[in-house]
Amino acid sequence: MATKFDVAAYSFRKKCPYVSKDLLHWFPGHMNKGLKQMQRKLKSVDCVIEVHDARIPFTGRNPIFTNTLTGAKPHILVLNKKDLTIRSLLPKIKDQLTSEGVQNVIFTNSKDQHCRGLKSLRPRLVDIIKNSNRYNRSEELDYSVMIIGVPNVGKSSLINMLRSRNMNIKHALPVGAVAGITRSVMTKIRINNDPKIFMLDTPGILEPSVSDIEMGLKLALCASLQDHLVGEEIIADYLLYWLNKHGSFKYVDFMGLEEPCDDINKVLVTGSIKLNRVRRTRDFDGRIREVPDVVEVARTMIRAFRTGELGKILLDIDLLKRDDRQENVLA
Ligand SMILES: Nc1nc2c(ncn2[C@@H]2O[C@H](COP(=O)(O)OP(=O)(O)OP(=O)(O)O)[C@@H](O)[C@H]2O)c(=O)[nH]1
Ligand SMILES: [Mg+2]
Repeated sequence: MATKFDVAAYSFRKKCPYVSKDLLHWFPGHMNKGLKQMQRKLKSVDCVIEVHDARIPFTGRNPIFTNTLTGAKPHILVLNKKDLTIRSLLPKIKDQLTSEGVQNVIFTNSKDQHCRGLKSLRPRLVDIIKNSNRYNRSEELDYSVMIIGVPNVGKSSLINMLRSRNMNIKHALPVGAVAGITRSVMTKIRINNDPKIFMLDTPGILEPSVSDIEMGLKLALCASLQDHLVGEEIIADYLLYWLNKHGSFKYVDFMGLEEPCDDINKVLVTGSIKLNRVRRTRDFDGRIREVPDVVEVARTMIRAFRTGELGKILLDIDLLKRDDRQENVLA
């Protein structure tokens, strides 16, 4: 069982692994171009929906959005992938965001047709737009909404799901588990008929420079950066650090360990046996030898976090301003 170990019995690292900021920086040409396209299109939208990952509600939102895109129009923050985080903490997250000035927060799972947050999004959107000053667009009967956010948070999936829910039309936009699937500002996609609501998909855009290493590592763990740019072993090491720090020990069984361990090399080597991830190499004397494929094991460990196999996790749990925030770390 994952909970049989007592976190107090171990002296785990207290500090986040050090990583060069260069590894956590990703601002390719399509992001720069996309941002400019988005700024140009802003005039013709009624509302901006910012999608972010519910595992990091207080971390990694792009400040460029706040400064240039969301200030000018009504704004809804959709915290997506709620299925991967701790359900009981959602109300506290919402309260904290509200106290920080984010008025409209909705939690969604864009892979679930029956998600309550998805159901509530359309009426909420219509309400917010109706009650807003539409400036140059007051004559328009159609509603136009821009979907923005950092890469891989589920922007395209959200549009697809709304479209198939409301109009019974199957998926229109490409989605994928790696960052950077949507590369340019797309044509408008209709997601509702009465009233006509159109959504504008956009490429995920990161901050041009990393302001905080742990924030960059959290974004990497949530796949907002491409894994190979950061390094799979580095991402796995941050994951291990986080899991140990928070007494979340499902990884112990998953990696075939006897007890929690804070050394990523040992974890990956042991994991290579449990997960059967070995590489064949030829020795200097010509003999074939099997060696642990640590990069592949790191990938498997990261994937297990991303699919929820290592537990439902709120990576920002330390940023929750509540005395009782530690009570539900283990889901
Ligand atoms: N578990 C879970 N996975 C989701 C959810 N929404 C999207 N995904 C997955 O997350 C990955 C990214 O989804 P996309 O819709 O391509 O994300 P995006 O924000 O459009 O990504 P970019 O276009 O690269 O910026 C895909 O593998 C989706 O299947 C969700 O609510 N829960
Ligand atoms: Mg996309």
